[in-house]
This record gives sequence, C-alpha cells and structure tokens, in this order.
Amino acid sequence: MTTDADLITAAQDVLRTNDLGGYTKPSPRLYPHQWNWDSAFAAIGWAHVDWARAVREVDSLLAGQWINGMLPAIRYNPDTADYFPGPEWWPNVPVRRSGEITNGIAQPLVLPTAVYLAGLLQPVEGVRHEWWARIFDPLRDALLYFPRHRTVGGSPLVAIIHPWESGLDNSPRWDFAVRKGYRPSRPYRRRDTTVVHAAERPVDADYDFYMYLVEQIAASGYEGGARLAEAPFAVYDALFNAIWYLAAVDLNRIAHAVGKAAALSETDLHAFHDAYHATLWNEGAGLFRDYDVTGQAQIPVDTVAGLGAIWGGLVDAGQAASILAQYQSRSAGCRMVPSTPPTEPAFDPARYWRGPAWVNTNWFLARGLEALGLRTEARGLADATLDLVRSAGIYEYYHAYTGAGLGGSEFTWTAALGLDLLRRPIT
Ligand code: 9WN
Repeated sequence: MTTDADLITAAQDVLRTNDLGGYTKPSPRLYPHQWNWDSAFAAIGWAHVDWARAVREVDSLLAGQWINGMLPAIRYNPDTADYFPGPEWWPNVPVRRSGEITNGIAQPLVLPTAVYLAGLLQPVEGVRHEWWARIFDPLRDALLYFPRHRTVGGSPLVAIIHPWESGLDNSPRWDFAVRKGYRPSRPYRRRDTTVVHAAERPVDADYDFYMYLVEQIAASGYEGGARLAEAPFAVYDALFNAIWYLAAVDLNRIAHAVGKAAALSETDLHAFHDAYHATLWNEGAGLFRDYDVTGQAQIPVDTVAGLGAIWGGLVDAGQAASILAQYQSRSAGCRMVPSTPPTEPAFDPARYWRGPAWVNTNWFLARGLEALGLRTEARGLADATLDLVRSAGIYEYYHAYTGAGLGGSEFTWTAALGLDLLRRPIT
C-alpha cells in the first residue's frame, strides 16, 4: 500500500469485510459484536463511502439503548458466541426494545459528534436535518444519562465504573485499582488470547478485576449512580469527560440546526469546563490527569487521556500546543502519539493501551488541533498516522517504537478514521 488511492481502497475493503448489514464489527475475529464508540467511528467512515449505510450504523447502535438513556458498550449479535464475556454475564439489562441483548456498561460517547460530522457530509440540507431531527431525542437521552446517573457530590464531571468504559481498558491509569486484587466469584475463560498474542493483550490480573466488576455491576441492578462514592472503581477519566463535553457541544449544534432546545445549557457547559480544569489539571505534570472518585485524589499516571482536552475544545490553542509538546518530548523515538509515554514506569511498547499508538486517539488529537487553528501540528499528526497505516496495514494498534501492526487485523476504526483523514484532509 503506497498511495493514498491504495489506502482508500484498502480502507473501504475493510469496512465492507466487517459489514454485517446493520452494523460493522470492529475486527473480523477478535470483536464480532457491535461496539459503541467503534460504530460511531465506523459511521464517520461510512459517511464518506455510502451515506445511507452510515445512517444504518447509527440506527443499529441506538437500537440497544436502555430505558435510562444509557448506550451500552456492546450490543450482542445473537448469531455469534465467539466473544468473552458474553451476555450471560449481564442478566436483565433494561433495554428499551425487547429482544435487544447488550452488556451492562457504557463507553465514551463519541456518537453525537459522529452524527454531527457524518451529517455535515450529507450535501442535501433537508436530508441532513431530517436525520438529525429524527435521532435527536435518543442522542440527548444518551448524553444526559451521564449527569443523571454518573455524577456525585455536586461535581458535573461524569464517572466511569469499569475500565472497559474508558475504551482504554488496561491503561496504567487503572493499575491502582487492579492492584487491590479483586477476583470474580465464578471461574471464567478468556478468549482474546486465543486470537491475539498474549503479550499484546491485558494480563490475567486485569481480567480478574474486570470480571469482579462485571459481577458487582450486574448484582447492583446496574444502578451505578447510587453507589458511586463507595464503588470499587469510580473515576473521572480525562478523555471520557472531554469526549462527553464535545458530544454536548455538538448536540447543541444539531439542536440549533433543527430548531430544538439545546441539550445542555451554556451555564452547564461553563460549569463543566471549570470543573474539568479545577479537578483534572496537574501543573507539575503539565497535563490533565484522571481522578479517583472513591479515593478522592488525582491518579498519578500520565497517558494520552491527559491530552483529551484538545479534542474536547476544553483548552485554548496555547495550552493545547504546550501540553502536546510536553507529551511528545516524553515520547522520544515513538511513532505518532503513544497511548502511554515511555517515561511512565508501566510503559510497554507492544501491550494494548500501555504504550502502542492507536489511530483513534491520534485522530482525536489531529481533529482537535485543527479545530483550535493549530493546522501545522494537526497536519503533522495526520500525516504520521496515515504514513504508519500505509506502511504497516490497517491494524488495531501499532508498536510504539517500530510501528509494527498489532492486535486485531482489518480493524474498522483504523480504516474509517484513515478514510476520514484522506477524504477530508487538514489543509
Ligand atoms: C472490551 C472493540 C473494543 C474497543 C475498546 C478496546 C477493546 C474490548 C476487549 O475492543 O475492548 O470492550 O475485549 O478488549 O479496548 O476500546 O471499543 O474494538
């Protein structure tokens, strides 16, 4: 794959390979079901190729929505059992539509922003507005689920209750909690390491903690909100909160376009912005950090999540340039922006979210820098991302130093966001 045209063809092929009609699986063998933020990214990719297919991607994801508005991380395909943990670990999920089968936790809410961006790729204003108006209410419910059920103690920041909710599952930010040594009551067998080399996946201690939390969350009847302050895991994730904030901003843009009331008031947006800075900024690190809600302290580990404010538009251009430059100076020799910088003791260049470079986080940064007017930096990241995908192929993630493709192959969001960078270049 050497030219842009080759990459466009290869990326479209990956979307089509993973297309199951209503949804796009993230990767052919590793992830057979429908994942929340993966489908949001897929919709952006589809919007460049087949706009009606993007609409179907979003509709199918919304089909799994819960009565309380939550959009689950996984919408299970009943025709495949090739994934652990399956729906038997998540009994009695309160879905809106009977017959839907989902897991019991959320994921970063990229969907409203994806709908906004995909909508802008529809040239006929009437068609775009009709779509936006049709799905506005479920999107608003998905957004407001978080302030309604995931806030505590008067802060507007929203808490996640499982590392899987962050989307950056085994990030070293969560090691403090894994180290507590919780284990599930029932035995289980992983499947991921039969598909991908174990050295590129979370370790067993991570899975013990994940499955312990799954049991806890299911046993609580999925009522995270009531128990946040005492939960075994409740954190303000800097990236998750930045994604949520931009989702609110973009949903307000949609509301404005179609003549609906704003999803979140300006006052609430300002309060969120101020709380984000007051709670998550770390002057010594020169970066935003995550916050342990139960332990009431920032988590002293720096990762790419600390740059999420660039995507969210929660920093100005000056602060964006400065936090990125500091992160990059700590990532000497790495390809793109790595998920964890080598200066962190837990850095591992090949293991999942502990070092490898991922296309979605680099795309967040490139688009965020672009929106802040930092076009040179944005183009630099976009070019580095596309160069790597062109040379290594369309993988789930890339070795932090060598750039070798790792994890799942034919990975949907790498294809979708690569397509977006090529078809909507940063000028
Ligand atoms: C658990 C599908 C998902 C992504 C996550 C990524 C990984 C699942 C797993 O795959 O998580 O949800 O089994 O490891 O960490 O971001 O959405 O691509």
